[in-house]
Amino acid sequence: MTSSIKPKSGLTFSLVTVMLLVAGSVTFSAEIPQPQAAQDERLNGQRNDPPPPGAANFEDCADLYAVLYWTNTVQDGVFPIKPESSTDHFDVYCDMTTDGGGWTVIQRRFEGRLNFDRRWSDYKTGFGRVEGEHWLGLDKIHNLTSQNSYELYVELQDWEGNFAHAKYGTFSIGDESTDYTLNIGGYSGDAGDSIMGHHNSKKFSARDVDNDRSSAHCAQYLSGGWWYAGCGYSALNGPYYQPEDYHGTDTGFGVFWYHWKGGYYSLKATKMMVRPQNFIRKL
Ligand SMILES: *[C@@H]1O[C@H](CO)[C@@H](O)[C@H](O)[C@H]1NC(C)=O
Ligand SMILES: [Ca+2]
Repeated sequence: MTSSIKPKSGLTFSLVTVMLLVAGSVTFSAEIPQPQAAQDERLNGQRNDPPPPGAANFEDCADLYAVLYWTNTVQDGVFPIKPESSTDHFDVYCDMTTDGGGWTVIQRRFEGRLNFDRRWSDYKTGFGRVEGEHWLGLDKIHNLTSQNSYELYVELQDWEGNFAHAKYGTFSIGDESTDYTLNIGGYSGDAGDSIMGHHNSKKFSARDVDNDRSSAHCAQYLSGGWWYAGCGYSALNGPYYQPEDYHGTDTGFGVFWYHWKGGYYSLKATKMMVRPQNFIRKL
């Protein structure tokens, strides 16, 4: 039996149904689902075409990583996953190369074509295209991070070509009844911690919902949904500026991570992604 796998990068390769020997000598066979070609502008979680019968259910990109690893086909791309609690599959972008791979991307920006100044309902369901700039959606992030113990990796890029990262050993968000309260801890990395210290245990706010702890409405003042407190040390969903349009305090806050570049530096690219804490032990 053959199935074809075609990540959105355009590379195509096929592989036979794989028989895998995983650590612990558990044998299983998995047929990799073919990522769907068309993707709505809105990531509303509803899929028109169900995955092919017999398709393996991968609960996240770390699950899928094991299959790609043992078939020597590890690469980044768009794949359908289905967290335990989710009724439907949905597409995600899998980063299979950064820091050992297996990461499910929940936020990505790199060119500023997608507007992030949006309402609660958009942050809840997600927006953008998973192969480009996007926000995966709070419901999906909740379902993903509640099935296991997850870690978070935040990758930042400035306009001079430098990268920095912040990794958090603990990351989950509550469901909507908690206003997607953030649970984050265990910082490591070289970007400095601009989430845990100030934003842990805070509720999510958006343009039309003020759950922050400031007399201001941070999601309107800084623009973009986030776990604002009063208001914050990071705003990765803030307004995106091209360098020629950004002039520090004269312009105001952009996409910032205070402990790396300060509050008045608007970043070029950001990526937030999650992975089970026990990922390495799985292989
Ligand atoms: C999240 O999980 C709940 C059940 O706990 C389910 O009803 C819902 O459809 C899921 N949402 C998404 C976006 O997968
Ligand atoms: Ca407020």
